[in-house]
Amino acid sequence: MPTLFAGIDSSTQGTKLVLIDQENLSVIHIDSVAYDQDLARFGTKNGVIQGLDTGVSESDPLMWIQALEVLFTRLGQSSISPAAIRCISVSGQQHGLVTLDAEGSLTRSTSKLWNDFSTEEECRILTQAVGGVDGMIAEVGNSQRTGYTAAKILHLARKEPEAFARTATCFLVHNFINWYLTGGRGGGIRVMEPGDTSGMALRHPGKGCWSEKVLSAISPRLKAMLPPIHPADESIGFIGKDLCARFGFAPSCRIDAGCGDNMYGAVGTGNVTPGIVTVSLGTSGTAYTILTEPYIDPSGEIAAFCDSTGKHLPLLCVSNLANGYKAVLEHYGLSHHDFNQIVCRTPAGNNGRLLIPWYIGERTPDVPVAAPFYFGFEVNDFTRENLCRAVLEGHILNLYDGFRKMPIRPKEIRLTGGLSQSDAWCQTIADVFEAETVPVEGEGAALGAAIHAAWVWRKEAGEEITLTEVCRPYVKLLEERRKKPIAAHSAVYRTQRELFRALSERVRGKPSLQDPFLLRVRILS
Ligand code: XUL
Repeated sequence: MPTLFAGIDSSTQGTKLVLIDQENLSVIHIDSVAYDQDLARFGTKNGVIQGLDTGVSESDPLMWIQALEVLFTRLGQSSISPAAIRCISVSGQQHGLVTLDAEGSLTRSTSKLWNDFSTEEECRILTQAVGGVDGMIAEVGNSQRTGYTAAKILHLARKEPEAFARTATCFLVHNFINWYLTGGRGGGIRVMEPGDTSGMALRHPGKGCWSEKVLSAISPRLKAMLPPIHPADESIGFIGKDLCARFGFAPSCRIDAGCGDNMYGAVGTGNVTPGIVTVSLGTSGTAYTILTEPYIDPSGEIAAFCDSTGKHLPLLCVSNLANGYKAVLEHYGLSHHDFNQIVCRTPAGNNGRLLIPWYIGERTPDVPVAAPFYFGFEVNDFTRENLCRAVLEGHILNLYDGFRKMPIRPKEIRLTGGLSQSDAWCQTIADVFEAETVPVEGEGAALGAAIHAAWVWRKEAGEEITLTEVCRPYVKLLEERRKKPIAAHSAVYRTQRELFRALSERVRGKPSLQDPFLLRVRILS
């Protein structure tokens, strides 16, 4: 029987399953379920329930479980034996709140996701309760954002007190899936781990303890609803008997503690030691690096998260990344390739035109009620060519503007996520960030989860092995698609970066030293 490890990535738009084989050091199985198409009865668009109020983004946690069951059923029908899987690890979209009662029923039928912007009032209440933003950063290392989980819990307590009263456990997405995998209602394990938990804005990543002040500002009952914290680099138990009977897993299959998708994106791109930067181009855009000590950004814009190995993962997240780009592809019926050809027809810097792509609320900068806006477009300028370039540059400049505060200046950036397939994205990131970019082959977070499962299992079997060693055979940089910055483009983007910043600051009422109109003139000349 081969020695296999499974990684599951339960993400906003779909669930992915990746299997790696330890004997021949290869990925032997990749399968995925897209919620909109494959589980159409849940009525989602991009994985989110339709028809909710503006700013609300929710999904049904049972949809995530059904996606897994589809993947397990298909695995059982393949030539691979599920009994050969020694350990499973789950990567989950971060921050989503799943609440269970003592028996294991959901106390709220839907989960507020990372890109839900409806809890602005709760963020304000919590921040005031600890004396302002500085007080909050001192308590939990982060400012309160609508994306994070603390405000979602307070929202439940305030708006649905009856559901809150029935709640016995507050889970994040991957903790809920772990509970299901370890037996669910028949004795599923209720634990958390430090990585994803750091994204709740309830626990200080450096002090490693819950903030009593923030907990009590939500509810005196909350502490009892938070499961114990288990180390991120250990298994939490074994797969449930019911899943063994239904899908053919071995009862000895371990369930790893799991983590958030960004922590596992780091593992899947070999970003497991300090000095490496990954940019993930998925539904959200994120950038992260490993540090041995926590990095606390005094402005709270860079998130102070923990990783999946006991270290730290300062992270930038922008919530607008793929949305504008995908909408343009759909609107004009374009493939990535068509788009690449169209953007070649306009110059870097778009002749002083700039789009701030805040189609939904933006996490960084913190603008929960945001709207996109166009600068420098004259009456005849709304052409397909100009819009394609504006969307591409706008998304990348938005990402860059947040990245300025990261505690690292990279020479190379590893790219993962769907849009890393696009050469236009890879080149423009290289030009704007003034760093080489290189896409990483494979399945990002799902691969990272499978590698982590292998690492944990081998350590628990008594082997002394580092995560770097386990990553090595599976993480492949696509060298043939490496992009170097083009000097002439970077020169234009230096001014465009200032233009983006000046516009963003002015529209948010911040003092800005630069005049956007003069910057535009500089680009035009
Ligand atoms: C990170 C964040 C997103 C989600 C996407 O803080 O909110 O990247 O993890 O799944």
